[in-house]
Amino acid sequence: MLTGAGISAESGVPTFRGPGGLWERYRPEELATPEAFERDPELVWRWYKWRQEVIYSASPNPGHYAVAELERLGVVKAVITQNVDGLHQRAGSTKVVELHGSIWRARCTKCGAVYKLEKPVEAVPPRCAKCGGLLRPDVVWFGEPLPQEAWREAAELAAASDVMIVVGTSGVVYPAAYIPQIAKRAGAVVIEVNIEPSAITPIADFFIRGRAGEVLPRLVE
Ligand code: BJW
Ligand code: ZN
Repeated sequence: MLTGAGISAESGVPTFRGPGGLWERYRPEELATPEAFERDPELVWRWYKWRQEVIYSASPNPGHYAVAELERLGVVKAVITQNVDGLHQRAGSTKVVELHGSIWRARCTKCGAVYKLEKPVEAVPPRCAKCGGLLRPDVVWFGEPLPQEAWREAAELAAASDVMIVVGTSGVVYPAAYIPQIAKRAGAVVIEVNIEPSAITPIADFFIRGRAGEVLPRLVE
């Protein structure tokens, strides 16, 4: 299974693209790039702190819980997610491959130390307890490579899958958008769940139009 921001929409976590999406109010190149962070780390951290607060007070929705249940039932082998919110894990999914990192980790730009965050950061920008260096969110920005191990695992899972369920992603961000293509090429059936057609739809064998929180629980029954 591949998930995107749409699966967390019903938890009140804004998506990136589309009506009400984050990019309507904020320009990606001003916030989600290494250049933006170099230019104004405080601005970038203020945005991430705000998003951490939104996610912290949000809860997994029936879509996340259905995915976790499908894993327990042995139907879903793993969740490959582009989301950084950690809601799949909070819903009980155990096999989660995070392609774009986690908003619940920070990483030192100087010594590389990684910090697990239990709650939203307090002061921005936060600093490294070990070397005093500037911390950055441990997420993948535009122009940055995906974590090698996560990408390798995701590509392997896709190549070995019989069915790939794609939920709530616009399918425009690469290399994540290659995952359904890899599965398809390996002979998998691609099933898409989305409230509207996406860039994945042309290669999907089945398109189920609807909200993740309504469609996915029906797959459990
Ligand atoms: C619902 C719903 C409901 C709503 N139920 N559904 C090949 C071609 C073209 C470009 C490139 C390419 N290869 C690389 C690029 C460049 C770039 C890229 O892809 N650009 C395109 C946008 C043009 N990619 C990169 O830069 C990547 N890095 C890279 O390629 O590195 C190469 C390299 C190699 C070696 C050395 C150096 C470099 C990195 C991409 C990182 C993306 N990062 C972000 C931010 C993460 C951190 C953060 O959260 O702040 O990841 S951007 C943002 O988009 C975020 C998301 O994970 C990602 C995908 O978004 P997603 O999940 O699809 O959400 P939306 O909002 O787009 O869509 C929501 C969907 O849900 C919609 O379809 C709705 O209809 C639906 N929906 N409610 C069901 N209730
Ligand atoms: Zn450090």
